[in-house]
Amino acid sequence: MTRATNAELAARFEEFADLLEADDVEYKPRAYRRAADAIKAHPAPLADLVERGDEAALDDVEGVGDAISSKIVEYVETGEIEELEELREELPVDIVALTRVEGVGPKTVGTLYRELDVRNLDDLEAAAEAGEIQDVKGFGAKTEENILENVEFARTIGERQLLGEARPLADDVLAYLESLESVERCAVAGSIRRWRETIGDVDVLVSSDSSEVVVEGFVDWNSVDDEIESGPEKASVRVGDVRVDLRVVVPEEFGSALQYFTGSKDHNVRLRNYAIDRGMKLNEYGAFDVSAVEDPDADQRVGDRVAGETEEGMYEALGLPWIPPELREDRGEIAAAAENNLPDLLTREDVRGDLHTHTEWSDGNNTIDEMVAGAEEQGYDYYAIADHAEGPGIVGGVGLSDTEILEQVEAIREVNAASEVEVLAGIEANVDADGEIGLTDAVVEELDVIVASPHSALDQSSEEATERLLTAIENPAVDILGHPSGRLLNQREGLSFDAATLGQAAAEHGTALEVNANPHRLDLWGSAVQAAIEEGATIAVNTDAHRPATLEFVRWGVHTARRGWAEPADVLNAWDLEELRAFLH
Ligand code: DGT
Ligand code: CA
Ligand code: CA
Ligand code: ZN
Repeated sequence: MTRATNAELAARFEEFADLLEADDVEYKPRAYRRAADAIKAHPAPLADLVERGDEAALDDVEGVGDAISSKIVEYVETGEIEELEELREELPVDIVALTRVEGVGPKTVGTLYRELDVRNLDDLEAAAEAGEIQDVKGFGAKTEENILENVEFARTIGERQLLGEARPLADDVLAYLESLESVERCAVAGSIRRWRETIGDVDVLVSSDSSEVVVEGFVDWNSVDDEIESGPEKASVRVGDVRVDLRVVVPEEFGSALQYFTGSKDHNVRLRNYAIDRGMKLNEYGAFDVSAVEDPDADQRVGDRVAGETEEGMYEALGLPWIPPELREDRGEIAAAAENNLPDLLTREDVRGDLHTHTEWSDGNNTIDEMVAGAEEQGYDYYAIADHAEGPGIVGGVGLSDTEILEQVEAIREVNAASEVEVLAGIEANVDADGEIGLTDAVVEELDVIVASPHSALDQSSEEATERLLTAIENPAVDILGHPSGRLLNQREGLSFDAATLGQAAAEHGTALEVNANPHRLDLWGSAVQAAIEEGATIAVNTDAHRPATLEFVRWGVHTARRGWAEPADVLNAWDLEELRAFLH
C-alpha cells in the first residue's frame, strides 16, 4: 500500500492551496500552505504516525490542525483526498505546471481559466501568442510578454526531483535492499551518487548470484506504489513521485556496472576514449585489454579481462586513481587524475561552523538559544546568527531595523557568554538592484559577520546582475555574498552571471561566495563553485536554517561544494576561529 512521503503529502497540500486560491477562496490557502511547509520540515515521515494509529501526535505537529490531520490520514490510507479530487474536477487546470511560469500565480490561473479556458502550458502559450491575455481585465501587454518569455523555462523544469527529497528515499532503498539475504552488495548510481542538485530518477545497483530473487524482493518493498516494469535482471518502480530503477549484476561485474551507471555520460565517454588510446576496452561488464584483439567491437566481453569487480579496479586498470563521483562531470577530472592531481575534497567533518542562520527575530522559527543548542549538537566551533535586515525583497515587519539589529547583537553576546560554541553576531543584508546593502556604518561596526544576499529584482539581465553582485562583493563591509543567484530549483531561474568574474572579484576583495545548502537553492552550484575557486575565491557552505533540524542541510551543501572541487582550504567555515576572524570585515 501507499506509504506517502512527507514531500508527496506537502505537494498535495500545495496544490490544494493553489486550487483554492485560483477559486478565490480566502484564508484556507494560507493554512494549507503553512501545513505544507510544516510537513516538509517535519523530520520523520508523518505516514508512520498514521500507520501506528497515533493521530494525536499528528495534531501536535506545528501548523497541522484537525482539518488538515484528517486529510493526511485520508491520503495515507486511500491515496486521495476527496475534497481535492472534487476541486480538481471543478477547476480542470494543470496548476502545478502553470504556476511554474514566473509571474503566473494561482489567481492568474483562475482568471485565465474562467476568461480564456486556459488549462495547461500549451493553452497559455497559445493565448499569449494570440494577444488574448492583454485584453483580460487586470492584465497588460507586459504580463503577456513575460508569460511568453517564461513559458519555455517552465516546460523544462519540474519533472526532476530535488536531491534533498530523493536522497533520503535512496538511503531507504539501500537499507531495505541490504536487509535482503540474496543481496551481496548494493549501491546507488546515476545522478544521485554524483549528488546532482536535481534527480531524474534514482538508480540502484545490486550484486547477486540470484537476480530474480532480488527483483522480486525489490518490487515487494512496502514503500512501492507502482511497478513500472520488471524483468529477470532489472525493475523500475514508482515510490511517491520518484522513479527508482534497479539493476542486478553478478559480483565480478559490480564495479564496472557501478562505474558505468554512475555516469555522467560525458565522463564515461571521455574515460572510454582514454581507455581506447591505451589499448583497453571499457564497458559496464569490465575493463578488457584488447591490445592483441583484432576486432574489439566483436563482443562486449573480449580480450583479457583486467577489472570489473570493484570500481577502484576499473580506474586502476587505466593507471588512474579512483575519482569521487561528485567530480564525474567531464570538467577536467580525468586529466587531473592522470596527473595525480585530484582535489582533496571537503567533508562534513571539515565544517566547523555555520555562518548564515535565522531565528524568530526575523522569519525563523526558534529562539537564539534553541538555534545555538542545535549548533552545539552539530559539534560546531562557531556559529553565526544572520537574521534578515529590513530592505527590498523582505516582507514588511520581518526584517530587523537598525535599532533591532543592535538589540539583537546584545542578546547574541549574552547567549555567547553562556555557550560552548562561539556565537557570532551577523546579519543578512539585502543586495538591492544596484548592489547597495543599506546598512549604516554604526551597525556594520557592531556586527561580526555580514552576509549580503539578493532577494528582489531577480529578473535582471546578466549584465545588470553581474554589475550588481560585483558592487556587493567590492563593498568592504560584506563578508559573504549569500545565495548569489537567488534561484529556487524547479521554481525560479534567478540571476545569471559569469561565476569566474564574480570569483575573481571575490578573491581580490576578500569576500566569500556562499554555497547555500538549502535543497531548494543549492546556490552556488558545482560548476560555478569550480569556476570561482579557480579564480582564487573562498566559498562558505551555509544552511540558511530557519529551525534547528535544518542545520542538517549542511550535507547537501558539502556535496555541492565537492561538485565544485572544493578543498577545506577553499572553504571559509572549514577554517579555525582565528583564521575566520582574520577574514571577516
Ligand atoms: P538523471 O537520472 O537524469 O538525473 O541522470 P543520470 O545521470 O542518473 O542518468 P540515467 O538515470 O539516465 O542513467 C544513469 C547512468 O547510466 C548515467 O549517468 C550514465 C549511464 N548511461 C545511461 N545511458 C547511457 C548512454 O547512453 N551512454 C553512456 N555512456 N552512459 C549511459
Ligand atoms: Ca538517474
Ligand atoms: Ca535511470
Ligand atoms: Zn537567509
